[in-house]
Amino acid sequence: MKVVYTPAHLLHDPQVEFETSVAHSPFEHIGRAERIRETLQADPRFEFLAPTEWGTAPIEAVHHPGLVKFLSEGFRLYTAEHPDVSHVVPDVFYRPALRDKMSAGREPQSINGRVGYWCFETTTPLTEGTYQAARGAVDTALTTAQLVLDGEGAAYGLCRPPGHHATSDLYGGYCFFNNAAIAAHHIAATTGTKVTILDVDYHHGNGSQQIFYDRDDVQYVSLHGDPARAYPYSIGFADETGTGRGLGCTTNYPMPVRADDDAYISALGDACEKIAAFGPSTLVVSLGLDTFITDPISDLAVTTDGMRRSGAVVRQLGLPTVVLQEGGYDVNALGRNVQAWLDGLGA
Ligand code: SP5
Ligand code: ZN
Repeated sequence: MKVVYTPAHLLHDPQVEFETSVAHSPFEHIGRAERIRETLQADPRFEFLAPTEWGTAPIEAVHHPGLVKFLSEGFRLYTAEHPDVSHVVPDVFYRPALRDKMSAGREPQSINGRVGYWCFETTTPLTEGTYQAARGAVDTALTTAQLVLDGEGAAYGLCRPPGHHATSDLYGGYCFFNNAAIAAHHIAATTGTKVTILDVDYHHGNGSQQIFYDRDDVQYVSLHGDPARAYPYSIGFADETGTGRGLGCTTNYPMPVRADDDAYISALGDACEKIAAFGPSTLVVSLGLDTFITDPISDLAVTTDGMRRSGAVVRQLGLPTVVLQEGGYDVNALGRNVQAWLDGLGA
């Protein structure tokens, strides 16, 4: 199987994460992608290649151009005013309800205000090299999609930073640009065919759901920790099924605490029936391995064998498949879990 990887991700190297009201060393760090790279490079079934450059047009087909502009210049403008800062994090969040009963707001002019306008939470610091790394992850996703469009049965993009929490207008959840959404839109728009995003990250992909919520050409199907207890807390419930033309094109499977391999595979089998009924030309998998039993920030109980079985269930769909890396924070197990999942898919 072809693997797309770029060392550009090393440019996003945060040293701190503000999470659970504590500043601690980040769960999302460069060692994650490097562990996956090392494991797959030691397996002769995987062939590595570098992404090509796609520019900003495919990003702006999915995201507000203002988000792209902010991420491209935000660190430079912020540190021009605050030279000692290495991790830009919002201190004021732009909440539309602040302007309740008033006219719609607009993007603040001050850089401090702009951070809280484009970012929705505190765990996703903008650092000096973040924009370049995020662009590299998008290029990785698009290059992987193109390999599949050009005839590969499946290909894997080692995207970092991840993407599925980024909405059309907001970044957060360790995500800046929504790699999977950009790839899915690219495939749907260039081929005129239907695409499904299957999101198996532990966390609900709120960004991917939001981006496609009113569309009938891209289906979104997600298995995740029930948002009643799990990040992002406010989205990913079973009764969210799409709106307008998109009604019925979103399907959520909120999972209970400690769901094991059999429970997970059962829900995934159901999800694959929904996908088959939709009839996509191509599948994009948001592959998070944070469903793993010893993941430090999650509470499901999927094993490495469950990862392999998951890949095998998806293989049964018989669809050209673009697999893109999302989360997974037990770094010691991360390489072998990706390898097992791709092995099940038919690496
Ligand atoms: C791509 C991806 O997996 N993003 C996940 C972002 C989750 N960020 C906040 C998680 C908060 C979990 N807190 C659990 C504390 C356990 N010690
Ligand atoms: Zn996750």
